[in-house]
Amino acid sequence: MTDDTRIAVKPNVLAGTHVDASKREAMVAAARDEPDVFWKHESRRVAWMREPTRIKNTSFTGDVSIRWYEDGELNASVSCLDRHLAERGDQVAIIWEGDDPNNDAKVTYRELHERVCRLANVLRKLEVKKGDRVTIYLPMVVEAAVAMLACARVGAIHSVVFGGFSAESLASRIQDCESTLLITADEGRRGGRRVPLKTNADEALKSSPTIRNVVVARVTGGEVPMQEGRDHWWDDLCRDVEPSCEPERMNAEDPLFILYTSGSTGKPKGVLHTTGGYMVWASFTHELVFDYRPGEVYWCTADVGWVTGHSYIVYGPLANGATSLMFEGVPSWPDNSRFWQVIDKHQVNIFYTAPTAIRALMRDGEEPVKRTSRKSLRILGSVGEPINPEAWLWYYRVVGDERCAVVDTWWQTETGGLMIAPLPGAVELKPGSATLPLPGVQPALLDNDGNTLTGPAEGNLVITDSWPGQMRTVFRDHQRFIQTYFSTFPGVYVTGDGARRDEDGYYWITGRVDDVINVSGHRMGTAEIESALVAHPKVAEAAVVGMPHDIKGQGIYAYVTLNAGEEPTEALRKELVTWVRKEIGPFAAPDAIQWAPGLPKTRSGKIMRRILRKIAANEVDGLGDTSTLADPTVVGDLIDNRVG
Ligand code: 6R9
Repeated sequence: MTDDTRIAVKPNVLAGTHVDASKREAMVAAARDEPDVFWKHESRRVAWMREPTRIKNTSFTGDVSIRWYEDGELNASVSCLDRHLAERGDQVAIIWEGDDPNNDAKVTYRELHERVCRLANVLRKLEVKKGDRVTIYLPMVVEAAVAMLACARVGAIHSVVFGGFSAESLASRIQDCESTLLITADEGRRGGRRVPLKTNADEALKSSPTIRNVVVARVTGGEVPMQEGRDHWWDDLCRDVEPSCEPERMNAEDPLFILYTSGSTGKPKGVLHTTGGYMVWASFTHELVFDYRPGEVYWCTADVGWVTGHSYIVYGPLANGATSLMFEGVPSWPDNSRFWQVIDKHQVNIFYTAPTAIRALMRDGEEPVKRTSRKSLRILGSVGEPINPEAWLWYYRVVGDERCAVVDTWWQTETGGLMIAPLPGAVELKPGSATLPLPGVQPALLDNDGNTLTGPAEGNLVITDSWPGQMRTVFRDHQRFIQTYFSTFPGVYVTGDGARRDEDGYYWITGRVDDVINVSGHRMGTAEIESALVAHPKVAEAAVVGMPHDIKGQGIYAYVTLNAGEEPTEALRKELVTWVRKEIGPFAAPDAIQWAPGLPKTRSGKIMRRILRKIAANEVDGLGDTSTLADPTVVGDLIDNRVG
C-alpha cells in the first residue's frame, strides 16, 4: 500500500451529497479567513433562546481562554428534542437493539421528549440545580440518553462513567467532581452476561459522601439492595411527575458535561465541554462527515461512556433529527455476524465503529458478513485508533461491497467532535489515512523543538487555532489544562498524537507520542495502570508500556518489581491481572506481566520507557543509546526474560 492508492467513492452512493469538492474548498477558506461569519452561519444548526452576536473569542496564549457564542443562550435538550416535535415528533429518534436479538425498542422524538422531561422534573424534585454535577453509570440502554438530556434540561453537568469501570474508578470520578446524584441501573447485559452495576455503585458510594440520591433504572429486573432514603427506582419517581418540563436557560459557555479521560500523568482529567460551541460542532461534523440525510438510520457502535457516544449517539444525531441506533450488545454474540444482522434488521444506512472490532471480525473470514445483505449501507465510519490499510480495505470490500465510502475520523475527547476526516464525495479516500482537516480545523506538524514543518513531513500534530467544539478547561483545574495542552509548544493546542503528512496534504495518524496507550480504542494512561499495580501489597515498582497487538491495536505490557522476599509465581501473576481488573476495569487487564528485578533508569531516576517499549515489541536490536542508564546491565536481564 502506498500513499498513492486512492479510492474514489462510487457516485451512486453520493447522489445528493451535501458537500462536493469545490463547496468543501469554499468552506475551508471561509472558516479560515472569516471565522465569525462562517460560524455565525453554522450556529443556526441549534435552537437558540437568544441568538449569539459575539462569535469567536479565543486565545491559546497566557491564561488560555476559549469562548464561542458567548452572549448566546440555549438548552441542548431543546435542540435535540423540542424543536423537532412539530416536524418529526412521530419519527423514531432512537432504535434500541438489545443484547438479546429478540429484544428491541423504538422511541420517537415525542416519546423521548416526554421521558426526558419526566426525569428532568425528578432531578429538580431531588434538588439538582443548574451547575450541580450528576454522575451517570448506566449500560447501553435508552435511559442513558434520557439521563444525559435530562441533566442538560435542568442545567446540571453530567459526568458519564463507562459501565465497564470498576467501583474504585467510579468512586474517584464521583469524588473529583463532587456529584450530588448518581443515576445507575440494577444490572447491565453484555454478550449474554450480566454486569453488576448497582453492586459496583454501592461499593463506590461507601467512599462518595457527596451523593445524596441514587436513581436506579430497572434494566434486568435483578435483585439489588436499595438503601432507604438514598436509593429510588427510576420508574417510581417518573410516574409521579409532569410530562413536560421548562428547560433551563443556559449561556453558550455554561458547562454541558464533564468526561474523564486519561493523560500521560496523574489521575484522569475532567474534560469540560460547554453548551453552544459543542452543540454546533457535534451537529456540523455529524452532518458533513456522515453525509447525513433526513430519514436515514445511523448507527454508532460506541458506548455512551466514551466521547464518541456523547457526540455521535446522542448530541450530534439528535440535534440533526436523525434516527440513532443504540446497541446494548457486542459484535460476537450470539455469533460473529451480529453487526451485519442488525444492519439488515433495521436497514442501517450509516455505520460507525472501531478498527479493533473490524480486525476481530476480519479474523473470522468473509462468510459471517456475506451471509447478510447490507444493501442499505451507504457510509462506513472508523474511529478510536489508527486503522491499518488491511482492515480499511476489508471494511471497504467485504462489508461495504466496494459501494460505500469509508470515513476514518480522527479526533479526541478534548476536541468534542471530528477533526480530520474525509467528506464523502468531496475528498478521495486513501486506505489508512484520516485524509484532510474539516473546515475550521487548522492542523500543523511540529518537530520536537517546536519548528513548524512544511510539505510532506512527520511530527507532532498540533492545532493552531480554536474550533467551536474544543474543550474549555479541566474541571476545576485550569492550570492543568494549560500545562497539558498548551505548554510543550506554546500558542498551539497539542494533541499528543504524532502524524505524517503526504504530498497531497493527507494526514496519517501514527499514534500517541506520550504515555497514553490505546487498547481496543480504550484510552488509558500507563501511569494509571502502574499506580493500580503498585497499590498491590507485594509490588514494589511497575512500569507499563503498550505493545503491538493484532486485534486490540495495542496490548498492555507490564514490568513488575516485587518487594524483597516475594516469590514471582504464576499464581501471583494471575492475582495481579485480577487486581488491575478490579482497580480500574476489565479492559485494563495486562496482556503480559514480566517480572523485573530492576527497571532501566537514568541517573536522575527516570524510567527509560523507550527501552521498555522496544523490549515489549520484541525489537531488541534497535535499543539505541543505553549509556545514560544508571545500571545498563538490567537491560540484558529484561531481554532474556521477555514474556510472549
Ligand atoms: C474519539 C476518541 C483519542 C485518541 C487520539 C488518537 C486515537 C482516535 C483515531 C485515532 C488514529 C483515528 N484516535 N481516532 N488515531 N486514527 N481515526 O477516540 O477519543 O478516547 O479521547 O481517544 O485516540 O490517539 O489521541 P479518545
